[in-house]
Amino acid sequence: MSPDDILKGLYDETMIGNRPAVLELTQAGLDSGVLPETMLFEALIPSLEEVGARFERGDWFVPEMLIAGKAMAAALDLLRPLLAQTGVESVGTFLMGTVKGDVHDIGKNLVNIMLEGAGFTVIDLGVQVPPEKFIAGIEEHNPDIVGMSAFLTTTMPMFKANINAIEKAGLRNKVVVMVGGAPVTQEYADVCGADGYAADAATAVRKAKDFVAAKRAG
Ligand code: B1M
Repeated sequence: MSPDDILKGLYDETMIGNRPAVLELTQAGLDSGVLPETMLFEALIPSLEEVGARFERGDWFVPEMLIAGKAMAAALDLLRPLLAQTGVESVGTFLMGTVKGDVHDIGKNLVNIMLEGAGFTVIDLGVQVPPEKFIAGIEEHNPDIVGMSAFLTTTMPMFKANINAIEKAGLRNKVVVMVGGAPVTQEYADVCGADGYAADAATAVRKAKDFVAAKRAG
């Protein structure tokens, strides 16, 4: 199978949520030297974007989104060790979670993988993380950065609620707060009082490194 066939197969099979085929194709891609990043950015993510577009048009429903998401997550599990390969010492600690009320985690997990690849120690609090869990995580792990993901317009206000709670707990000066997720914008991040925003995983890593460098520089 040619690399193009593999990428096309990954796009098509992710869309219909054919997890076994997606796993097989991901492995075939790795065996024939297709870069993990190529599979991710040229097949898997575009496929989920198309699923989202069909859902938005009302052509597809939640079950279709769910199985496509599961197929993508399975591929990500296979790619994870390759994307996160790093020999460098920890550059900083990143506490991450998807906000309360929101179960989307593929994007968050991808950001985590890329952060690990860049040398961050990532503590993942999972999904539906309430403010008190972010606070307990800060107290326990003393992270440089707290990252919050929200993927729904209805859960984005949790950024502000979390930041308020962190402030109330007297911890706001100890951490940089970064936010992200599909519907989030720089303007929204500014309004809710976050220190940083990134539209994608690569930008999140670059900004996180800059924040830590600035913090270390005092
Ligand atoms: Co949902 N869903 N979903 N869904 N889902 C979206 C997000 C949606 C955009 C689809 C659409 O209408 N086009 C829409 C949200 C609309 C909105 O509010 N603006 C939507 C909806 C409406 C819903 C439900 C409400 C549907 C319903 O029940 N009626 C429901 C909500 C459940 C809940 O959370 N309470 C729901 C449920 C689900 C599933 C469970 C079925 C499944 C989730 C599976 C999972 O995550 N384990 C699912 C899926 C798969 C999607 C789509 C199709 C794909 C999401 C995804 O993984 N994208 C999505 C459509 C879309 O995004 N086009 C959709 C790929 C991922 C790599 O990208 O998540 O954007 P993304 O992450 C990026 C960036 O955002 C950024 O970097 C990541 C990597 O580059 N980023 C950060 C993320 N976090 C960051 C943090 C940072 C910085 C950058 O700093 C800390």
